[in-house]
Amino acid sequence: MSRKFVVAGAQMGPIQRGDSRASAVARMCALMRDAHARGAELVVFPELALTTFFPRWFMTDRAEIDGWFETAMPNAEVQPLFDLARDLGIGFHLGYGELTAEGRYFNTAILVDRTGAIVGKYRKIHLPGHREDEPWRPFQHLEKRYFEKGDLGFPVFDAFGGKLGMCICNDRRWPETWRMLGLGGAELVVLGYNTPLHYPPAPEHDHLQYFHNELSIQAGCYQNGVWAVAVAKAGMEEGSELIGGSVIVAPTGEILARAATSGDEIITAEVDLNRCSETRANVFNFALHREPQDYAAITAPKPTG
Ligand code: CDT
Repeated sequence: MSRKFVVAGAQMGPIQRGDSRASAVARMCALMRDAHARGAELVVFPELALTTFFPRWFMTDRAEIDGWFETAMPNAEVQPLFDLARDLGIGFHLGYGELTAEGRYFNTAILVDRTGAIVGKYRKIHLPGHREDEPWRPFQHLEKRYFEKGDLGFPVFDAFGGKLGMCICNDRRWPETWRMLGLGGAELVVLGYNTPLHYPPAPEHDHLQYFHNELSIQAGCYQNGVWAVAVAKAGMEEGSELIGGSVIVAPTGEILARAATSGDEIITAEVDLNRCSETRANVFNFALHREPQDYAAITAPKPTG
């Protein structure tokens, strides 16, 4: 049975601090129409796609912090995107800040099917950055301050005729993320990112940001026999330049599509989920060749103190 369909990555240019959610959603709707016109059945938006990347600022005022989060999904401002998805019959992946009814804060992404129904949720596990203000930095990266570590593990969902997994930005750098999704049977991994070009603790690596992005995603795909759609929020956002370079990667590790700009841009490729077996039935046949009894150190608890 053929399991081919077209996926789209909807890279977004910068969202400034004063930009409304309505303006971000209007841009996303335009991208979704473009993706649909190119035959896509699933469109992937970036991490924290409704607002600027707010963890770049140190904040203490609870009301100000809460203003960056969504307390319901969908909500009135995001509803037009859900409505358009249902009207066009196209699914999507969206990242946003989630504030739960219990008062918990997560960096979250959802998967929405072609009927506009939420069919999957993931909460970011590998939270980068720091907790307190570090004034020596040109901008902060306070994800550890504003978000709790995700509590949903690395779930895999039956959707779009296959098995779909999600991760978010920094997660893509960790082989454990990809292996957990691979072990869960994922055939397509969708993810969004906000990656500053400048990394203040190790600026000597700034020129490698695009390389490390592709290195991580291509290795994750190859070593687990999965497809990936990885999508940036890009461009100069409030004085911090974010990398673009959104890509669609095959289970062989090959890049099939790459964004050419640092603005709003659609990339597409046809994915064939049946191709996952090219690696999974051979070099990375987990049942035959993986040796978990020799990997105990990978899951040993973190040292405390
Ligand atoms: N959003 C996010 O996770 N960004 C990180 C930046 C580097 S760590 C400060 C990333 O891994 O791209």
